[in-house]
Amino acid sequence: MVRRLILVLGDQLSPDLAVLRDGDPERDIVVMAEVADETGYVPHHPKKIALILSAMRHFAEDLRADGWDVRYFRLDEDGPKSICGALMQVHQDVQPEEVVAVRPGEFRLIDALEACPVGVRLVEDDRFLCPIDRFRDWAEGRRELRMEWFYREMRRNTGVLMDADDPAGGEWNYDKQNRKPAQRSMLQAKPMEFTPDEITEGVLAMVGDRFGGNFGSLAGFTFGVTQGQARRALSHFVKTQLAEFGDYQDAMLLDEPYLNHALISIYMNIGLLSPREVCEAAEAAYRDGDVPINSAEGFIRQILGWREYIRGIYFLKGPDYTAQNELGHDRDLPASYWGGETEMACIRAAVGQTHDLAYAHHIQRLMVTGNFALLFGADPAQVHEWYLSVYADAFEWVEAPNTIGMSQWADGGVVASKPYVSSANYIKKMSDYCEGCAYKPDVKVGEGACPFNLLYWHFLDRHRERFEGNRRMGVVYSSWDKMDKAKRDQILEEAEAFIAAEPTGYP
Ligand code: FAD
Ligand code: DLZ
Ligand code: SF4
Repeated sequence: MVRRLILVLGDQLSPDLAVLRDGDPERDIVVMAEVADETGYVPHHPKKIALILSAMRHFAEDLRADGWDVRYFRLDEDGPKSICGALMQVHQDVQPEEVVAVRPGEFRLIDALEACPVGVRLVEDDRFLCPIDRFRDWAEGRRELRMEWFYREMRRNTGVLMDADDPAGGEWNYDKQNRKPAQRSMLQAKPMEFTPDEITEGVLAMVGDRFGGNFGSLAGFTFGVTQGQARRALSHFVKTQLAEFGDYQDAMLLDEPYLNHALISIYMNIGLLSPREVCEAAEAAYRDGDVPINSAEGFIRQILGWREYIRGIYFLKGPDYTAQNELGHDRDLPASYWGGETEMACIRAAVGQTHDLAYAHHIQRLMVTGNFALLFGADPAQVHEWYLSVYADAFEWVEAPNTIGMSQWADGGVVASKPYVSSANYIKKMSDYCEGCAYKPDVKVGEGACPFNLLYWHFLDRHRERFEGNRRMGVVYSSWDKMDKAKRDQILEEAEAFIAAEPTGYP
């Protein structure tokens, strides 16, 4: 008699997943399924699909080695099309007493499991450092949900980077010391790469056949696909890249996609690394005197602060969050996001590496592609679908608040107190992209003017009513008003012409 069917999803590959912890290999059966509904709800980058399916197959092998009976459905065996379909098939075979799963990280799949005729008992995902209910309590009654206050509370609650009641080093946040511009001399390290084994090779061949038409290259797949590999990647990052993480976290350089970034979200988001162990590794390096406080704190803040906060926002705001469009933007996404030709060197660099690697670091996502989509007035739903498709670490709980909220200000300021928009100045300062560009970052209008310069003012002008009262934006409106009227008109005219001429949609 089978007691339980235990569902394990493609982003739940943690040996200590609540349902496995409470399970019994003698009486329970694990169900894992590669299904068309999950591989096709957006046109995922082929490397993202390969990462998830290969990691799923490796995880199933590990579970079997630990004595579990795993019913695994492979995409190339033309089995069920949905997760519910897979559960129904096994359910019919073995007639278990109950079916359990950890609550998925996307409302679409939660709804599908809740509607599944086998009756799935959902349990909370306790792999995060802040339970959803605790986030709700924190958010209750607050006028503004600012990450920084949440983060300090998380430091106190977890004791991470604390000396008794005080923050280690004396400050909560060392961002003032961070944000150095890019320098070629800083390039010594990059994330650890792994050679695909037989299982991964099999997945790569299948993904190439089935998803070769999706945006993104499958060539040069070097992601880790097991917990052991993910842990080696973490320790490599801590030893070789963390020390200068703080200094260079906002830097961007042509043909240097990683700089001091960890490439670690791909492992955390599918469960191969826990956020706690990642924070502990960074803290230990600081306590041992191997990395400075600005780097350790800056990195830990991203995980203990931002990652947990973003997840809290997703579940607090509910399923309608992804449809928000506070600024009423409705243009199709520029074709350059899908690899269409562009003369903008920064967009070419960020999209090009996204195509090749299914990766771009935070500042490329926020201040290059995100910034341009917002200034251009792209429909946030399309921007959301793009980010959810093209990055190997993209799952809706983490991608949506970053895109809809932080990047596109489509939630009306829940995540970001002011929109993340900038002219070419920022990209020029933080990268070397402008050096080889057809446009000129210092030209504000006329021949060679950088589109960021034109669109920046166009954005501020078209949303004046909404933003001029924002205390952090008043000064930019004053500079705009001080500009000669003829120049302002010319900027707006050229911005309109740029928008009208920019190719959009899938090329
Ligand atoms: P590093 O900079 O080396 O490490 C920092 C770690 O902190 C990351 O691994 C990540 O787990 C965490 N982190 C940092 N910032 C955030 C954040 N804002 N939200 C959540 N976690 C954060 N991150 C995702 O994991 N999945 C996404 O789909 C995703 N979509 C994004 C979309 C947009 C528009 C923006 C602006 C950001 C998005 N991010 C997303 C956040 C961030 O860009 C990535 O976490 C980061 O680039 C991952 O690379 P890394 O591991 O090398 O990061
Ligand atoms: C993203 C993804 C993909 C591409 N494929 C599968 C799959 O075949 N089987 C599976 O169980 N999970 C997959 N996933 C991850 C799910 O989409 C993910 O669990 C939900 O988006 C919730 O975060
Ligand atoms: Fe990007 Fe403008 Fe710099 Fe060109 S000049 S790289 S378009 S910011």
